[in-house]
Amino acid sequence: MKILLVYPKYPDTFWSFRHALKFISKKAVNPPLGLMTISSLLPEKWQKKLVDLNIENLRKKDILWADYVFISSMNVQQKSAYEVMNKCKSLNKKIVCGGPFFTEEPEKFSMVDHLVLNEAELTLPRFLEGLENGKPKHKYQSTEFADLKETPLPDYSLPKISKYNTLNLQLTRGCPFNCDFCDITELFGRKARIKTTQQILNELEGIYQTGWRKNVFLWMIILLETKKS
Ligand code: B12
Repeated sequence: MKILLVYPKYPDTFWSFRHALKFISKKAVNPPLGLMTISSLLPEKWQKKLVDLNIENLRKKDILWADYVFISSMNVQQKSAYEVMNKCKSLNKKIVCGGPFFTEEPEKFSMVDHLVLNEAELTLPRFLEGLENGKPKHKYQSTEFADLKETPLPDYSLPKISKYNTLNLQLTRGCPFNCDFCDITELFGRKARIKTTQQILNELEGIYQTGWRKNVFLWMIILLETKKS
C-alpha cells in the first residue's frame, strides 16, 4: 500500500514566521509531528511519502502514486486543506482526514472518504481493521483519550529536515486550565497525560540519529503543585 501524507499550507500568521524564515534560509518552523506519528502507526511495510505544502508543492504525480492520501490540518490551514481535498477528489483519489480541523466539525466533510478523528492511537487501528476486512467506515471517533505510553516514536525518516528551523517533541497532551481562546481541552481532555522518561529519551535519540544538531522544541503543559498554607 502506498500512502501520501499531506500537510496543508499555513496562511501568513505570526507563527508561520514566513518572512523571518527567509533570513535563515529555512522554509518552515517545524515538520508535522502528527503525520510523522501517523506514519509510525501504519504498517511498516507500507510505502509512505510526506508532502508538507509549507516547504514544497503538491504534484499531480505524487497524488497518482498513492493508494490513499492522508491529510492532517488545523483550522488555520483550512483554505489549503480544501484545495488539497478538491485536487485529490478531481483525480479520483481516496482521502483519509484527521487532526484538529476535522475532529472539531466532522459533519462538514461528507466529501472525505474516511474521517479518522480524535487521537489516531485509538482510531487508526480501527480504520486499518476495516480496510483489512474490505469494509472501512466513513467515520471513526473516540470519546476516550489515548494512553501516551502507546504512542510510537515519530517517523523521523519522513520529513526533509534541512528545510526546517526546529525539530519537535511532544511531552504531554491535555490541559487542566480553561483559557477561552484555546480548544486543547476539547480535543485532548482536561487531564494532562505525559510520556514516560524512556519515551522522551528515545525521541531525543531518534532526533539525534537523524544527524540533527540544532534546535529542539519541547512542548508540554507544566503542572505546578500549589501548596495550601
Ligand atoms: C506544537 C504546536 C504548534 C507549533 C507547530 C505546529 C506544527 N506544525 O507542528 C507552532 C508553535 C508553530 C504552532 C502554531 C499554531 N498553532 Co499550534 N499547536 C501545537 C501543539 C502544542 C502540538 C501539536 C503537535 O504537534 N502535536 C503532536 C501530534 C502527535 O499531535 P496531533 O498533531 O494533534 O496529531 C494527533 C491527532 O490530532 C491525530 N491526527 C493528526 N493529524 C492526523 C491526520 C490523519 C490522517 C489522522 C488519521 C489522524 C491525525 O493523530 C495524532 C496522534 O494522536 C497543539 C496543541 C496540542 N497539545 O496538540 C497546538 C494546536 C495544534 N495549535 C493550534 C493553533 C490554533 C495554532 C495557531 C493558529 C496559533 C496562532 N493563533 O497563530 C498557529 C498556526 C500555525 C501557523 N504557522 O500559522 C490549535 C489548533 C486548533 C484547531 N482546532 O485547529 C492547537 C490544538 C492548540 C489550541 N487548542 O489552541 N502550533
